[in-house]
Amino acid sequence: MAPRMHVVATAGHVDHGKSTLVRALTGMEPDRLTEERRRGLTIELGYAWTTLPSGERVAFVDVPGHERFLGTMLAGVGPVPAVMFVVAADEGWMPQSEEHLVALRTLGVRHGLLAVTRADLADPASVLEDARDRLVKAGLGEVEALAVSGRTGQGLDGLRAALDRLVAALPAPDPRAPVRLWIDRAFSVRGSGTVVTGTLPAGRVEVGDELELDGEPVRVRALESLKEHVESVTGVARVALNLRGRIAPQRGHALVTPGAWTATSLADVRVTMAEGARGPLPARLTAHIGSASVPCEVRPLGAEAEGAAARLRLSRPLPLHLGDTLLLRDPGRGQDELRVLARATVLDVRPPELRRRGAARERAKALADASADAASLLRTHLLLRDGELAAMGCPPEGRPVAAGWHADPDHWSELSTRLPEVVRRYAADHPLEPGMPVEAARHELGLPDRRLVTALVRPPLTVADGRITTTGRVVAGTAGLPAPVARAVRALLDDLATAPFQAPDAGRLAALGLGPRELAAAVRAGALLRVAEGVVLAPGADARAAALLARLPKPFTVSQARSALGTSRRVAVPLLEHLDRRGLTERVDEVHRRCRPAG
Ligand SMILES: Nc1nc2c(ncn2[C@@H]2O[C@H](COP(=O)(O)OP(=O)(O)OP(=O)(O)O)[C@@H](O)[C@H]2O)c(=O)[nH]1
Ligand SMILES: [Mg+2]
Repeated sequence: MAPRMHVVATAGHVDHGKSTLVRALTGMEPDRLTEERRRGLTIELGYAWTTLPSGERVAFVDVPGHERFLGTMLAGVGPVPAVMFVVAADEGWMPQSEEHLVALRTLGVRHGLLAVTRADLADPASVLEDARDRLVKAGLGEVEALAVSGRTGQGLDGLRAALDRLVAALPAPDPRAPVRLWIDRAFSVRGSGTVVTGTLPAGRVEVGDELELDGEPVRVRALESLKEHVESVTGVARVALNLRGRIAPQRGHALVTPGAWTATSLADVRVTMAEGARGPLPARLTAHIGSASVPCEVRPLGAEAEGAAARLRLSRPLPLHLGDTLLLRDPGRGQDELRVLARATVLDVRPPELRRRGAARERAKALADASADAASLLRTHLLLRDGELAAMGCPPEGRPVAAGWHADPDHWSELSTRLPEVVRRYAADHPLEPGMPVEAARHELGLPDRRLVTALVRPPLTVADGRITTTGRVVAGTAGLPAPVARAVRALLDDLATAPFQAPDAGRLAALGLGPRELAAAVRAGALLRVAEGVVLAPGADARAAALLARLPKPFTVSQARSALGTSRRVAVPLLEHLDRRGLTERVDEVHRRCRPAG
C-alpha cells in the first residue's frame, strides 16, 4: 500500500518546546514569521512535515501555547484527529497545559502521545507520570509517554517510532465522505490567484472539482500537498488548493462538497459542560469548529434536569452535520479563569420554530431522547428527502416511502389512516365529482409532494386520472347523487321508458338542470349511459339497440338503423359509433354496417 499521510497537531503550555520539537523532527521551521522568531514565540499556526521510519508521512500543525492565542490554537487542532502533547520537564503541568487538554477533551480528540521535552534541563520522571495520567483521564487513549529533548536530540528516535505507532492506530477516514475543508490560511499568489490551505479530514479532492464556499461555487485549479503538485488528494491530508471563483476566502470558512452539508446559523445541540466548568452558560459565547470561531448566542431550552438541550444562534452560517461537535468558549473571561466551557453536540441543523408557549420545554424533552441519526430527525421533521438527510449528515436508514422521501413511521401510519377519511369526506361534499383530486388530498394532509399521496393509496382506495376514489362505492342508479340531480335523472329515465332512443335534447337537459357536471356524475353512478357528448340514454340502451338492429337485413345503413330505432340522425350516428366501439356492430363499407355475432 502507498504510504499514507497523517496530520498531528501540537498542544501544550507556552514556551514548553513544541516548535523546537517539530523543528527537530522535521528539519523544517514552523515559526515562519519574523515576529515569531524575534520573540521566540509562536503566534500563527505553523506547518512542517517528515517521513517516519515506516515510510508513512506525518504533517504537524504547530499551535501557539500563549494564553492570548487560544483561538488560534483551537483553529489548528479543530480539524486534526491526533495530538502530540508537549510538556517541559523543567516546568511540568501548567495552566495552558490544562486549558489545551480541556479543549482536546471537549473537541473529542481521542488519539495522542505525550512528549516531555527539555529533558536535558530536568529529570522528566515525575512530569512524565503526572502528565500521562492526566491525558489518559482525558480520553486520549493509551498515550505513550516519552522523554525527549528538542535541543540535544535525546529520545527523538523513540519519539519517531512512537509517532509511527500512533498514526498506525488512527482510524482510516472514509475516502467517499463529503468534503469539508476548513480553511486555515488564505492568500493570493501573483499569477495564480487565490490559494487556501487546510487539513482535509476525510473525502477526496481532485483538480477540476467544483466545491462551494459560503454557497458560492469554486473550481479547484490546482492542488498541492506538502508542497508537491498532485492531481487528487484523499483525507487525512494537508492540502493547498488554488481556486477559481468570485470568492474571498478566510480562515474559518469551509470548502464543501455542494449539497452535502447544511449551511445553518441555527442548531439545536446537547450541551456537555467541560471538565471543571459549571453552568449556567453565559448567553454570549464563541463557538469553535474546525478552524472557525463564531460568536453565538445560547438559549437553554428546558430546565437543566431535562438534559442540557440548547439552541445555538451563530453569527454566520456554518456547514454542519448532525453529530458535529462545537466547542463553546467564553471570550469575556480573564485568562486565569476557565475559558473552555462546554461541548455542544449538534442534534438538528434545521430546528423547528418555537412559537407556542411551552414549545421550548417540549423541544428539550424531544432532544433529550434524540441521537444524531435519521430516525431522530424524522421524529421532528416527519418527512425528509434523501438529499436533505444527506445534507444533514444522516444517511437514510430504511427504504423511501415514495420518490426519495423518508417518513417517520408513526407519522406515515397516521397519514395512511387519515387519507381514507379525507377521501370519504370529500366525496360526501362533492358528490358530482369523480373522486378527490390528488392535489386536494395533498393539500388537506399538508404534504409537500403529490407522490406521497399516491404512495398512501391502498385498497379500497384507488387512484386514476389524478383522482382518488373508493372502489365499490359506485352503486348503479341515482342513490349516490344529490337529490335534485337524482330527481332530474329519474324524469329523463321516464321519458326514455317510452322512447328509449330519443335522447333528450339540450333544451330538455337544461330545463331539468342537467349540465355537463351533473350528467357526468349520473353516468359515473351508472344511472345514465353516455353515447356521445350531450347524448345520453338509459343504461342498457346500447344492448337493446343491438338486439333490434340484429333483425335488420345485413348489412344495413344508418338510415335503416335510425328508423328501426325510432330516433334521429343526431342520436343514431353516435349510437352506432358507440356500438362499433363496444364490438356490437361493425362497418362493412362507407355506408353499411352489420351486427357482430354475440360473444
Ligand atoms: N534546553 C532546552 N531548551 C529547549 C528545548 N526545547 C525548547 N527549548 C527552548 O525553550 C524555548 C521555547 O521553545 P519553543 O519551541 O519556542 O516553545 P513553544 O512551545 O513552541 O512555544 P509557543 O509556541 O510560544 O507556545 C526556546 O528558547 C527553546 O530554545 C529543549 O529540549 N531543551
Ligand atoms: Mg511554538
